[in-house]
Amino acid sequence: MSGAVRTILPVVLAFWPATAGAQQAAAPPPALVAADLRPGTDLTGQWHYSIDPYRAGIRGFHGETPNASERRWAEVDVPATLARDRAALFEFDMAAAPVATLPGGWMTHAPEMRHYQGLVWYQRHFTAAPTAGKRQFLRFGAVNYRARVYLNGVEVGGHEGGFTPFAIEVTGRVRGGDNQVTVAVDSTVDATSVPPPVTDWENYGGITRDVRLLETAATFVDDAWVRLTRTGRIAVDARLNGGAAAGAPVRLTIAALGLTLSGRTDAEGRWHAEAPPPRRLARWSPDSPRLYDVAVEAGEDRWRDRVGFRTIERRGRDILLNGRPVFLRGVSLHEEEFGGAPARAITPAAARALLAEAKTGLHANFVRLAHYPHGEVTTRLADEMGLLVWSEVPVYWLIAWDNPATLAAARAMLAENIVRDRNRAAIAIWSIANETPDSPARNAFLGALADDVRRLDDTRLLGAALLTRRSEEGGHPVMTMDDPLATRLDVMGINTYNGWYTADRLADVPAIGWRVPADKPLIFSEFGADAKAGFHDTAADPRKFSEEFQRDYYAATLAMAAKIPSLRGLSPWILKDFRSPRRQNGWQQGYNRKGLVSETGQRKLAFGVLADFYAGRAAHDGHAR
Ligand code: GCB
Repeated sequence: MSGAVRTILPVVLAFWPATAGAQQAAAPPPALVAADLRPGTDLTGQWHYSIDPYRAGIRGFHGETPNASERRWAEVDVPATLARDRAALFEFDMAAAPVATLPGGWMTHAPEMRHYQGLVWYQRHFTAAPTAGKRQFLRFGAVNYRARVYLNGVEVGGHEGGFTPFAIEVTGRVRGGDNQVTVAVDSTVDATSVPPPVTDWENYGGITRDVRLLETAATFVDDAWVRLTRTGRIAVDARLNGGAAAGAPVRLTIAALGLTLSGRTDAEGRWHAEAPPPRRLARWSPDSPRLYDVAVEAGEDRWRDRVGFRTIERRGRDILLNGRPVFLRGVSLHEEEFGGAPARAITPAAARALLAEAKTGLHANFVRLAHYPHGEVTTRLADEMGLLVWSEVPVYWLIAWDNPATLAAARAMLAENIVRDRNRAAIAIWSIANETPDSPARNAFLGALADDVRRLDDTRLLGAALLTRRSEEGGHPVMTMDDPLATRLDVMGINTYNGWYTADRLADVPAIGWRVPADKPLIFSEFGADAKAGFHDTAADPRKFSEEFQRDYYAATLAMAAKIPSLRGLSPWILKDFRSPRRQNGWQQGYNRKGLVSETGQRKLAFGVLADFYAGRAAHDGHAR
């Protein structure tokens, strides 16, 4: 489907000063990435769906454009055509196809969809009343992994990448009255995709986030970024999209601060302004997550958001939040809701349930949103509830480092993630990779992503979860992290599983030595052990998969961590048991069981160990909990 993929990257990058070697050609603008608060018509709900394992609706059996009998996206009404022409032949009938409620992965649509990977067609009708002189867009929060979108039988655009938003302009194509929208969703991931096919989580194919029809002014505020700079000033960057974008008057208003900044866009429709913060500005922090309503206006268009103001920086081996050292009391999360049949349907209530278990249950001030961009619902709630966030892209394990298309896909999703979420005060760390083996090709690939982060957002920390080497010295294991990528990062993440994936006795874990660069903050971005909720082993040496083993593993790993002088945070693996097809033993049954709570929310013994540790740490650091 790559021919239909519209790459937005060049313009996102052109929005920022280019560095040597990063010159990009002009391309269509990335429309409406930071636009989830724009009013629009909700198009989720009931959609017909139809599997197409041989992709017959896209390619005929000799590779040709399919004829009308195969074209599920064609604007044909099968029953009406058959009524007219009883000899007509169709190999599909979307109107008679089963119906599912979106958003949500397709695995719970029907039992036979549980393990389906491939192409699925979705279709629905909607009524529209487009206003003359305005522009219309179809905006998708996320479609996993590739999408082709058709309106009234015409292909209008597509997207690659399962976790970031995209908008497709349909001005002049959306009709007053009835419209038919069809989306071809292909969940197939291969050796060149991001992520690759081998991971440790469920690949939820489908339309997993919101779908809306947006209507904008002919020239509108396509993107705005309102923030506190590293030097503590309030700054705004905005970019207009449309025929009147150049030299247009623009204005930022933060009513509660009595702050208004006005100016005009440049020849490319961009505007930058900044001012010292008003004295009454209350800074955002996990203890006091104050948000302000902000608006950027241009002509008749108004972009709005709710924004917190804070600084986050690294000084030596410390992480400073608003100038004060902070220890990140965190936990990792997958985007998967509580319940026995998760479908990656993250409603505000589902996201709140997950984050509340971290914030209130564990006394956390930090979450690692692994291993891909989670939805805006979650990052907005982190802003509101007061949780710092590690945000990452699915550059995971074995990526096709040498493939330019893979790099382009990774850069596009990184840019979309940053542009979507850089107004979120909660985001503290942009992470570019998880457990990727050191090699020249990998370092060049990740070096390009590191440059992109610096160019797109200079107000946050850059991180990655790195691999370590193990050796024996004087009878004790020593873990060494000497990945050259660390020199590019602000925060080094290390995932450690001594005592779980190794044969170490838990009693020996606290004595394990660590050799890491001493001049930067280190986070244990993962550690964990599986336990089946309700399985107990009260022996002195409990067996793996028991709650007691997981409890003792946490105690031992926390004791080991306490000896590392540069440790500035923890995000153990993981809050909740999550689906993973690679985990099939009797305890697991399709779930990675390293959750501190089960998939239905039952807390395990280790939960209390971590909650007590964090409560003590918060009290020691003088934080609310
Ligand atoms: C890791 C991975 C994570 C896995 C976890 C595990 O290092 O980053 O995705 O789920 O280990 O449970 O093995």
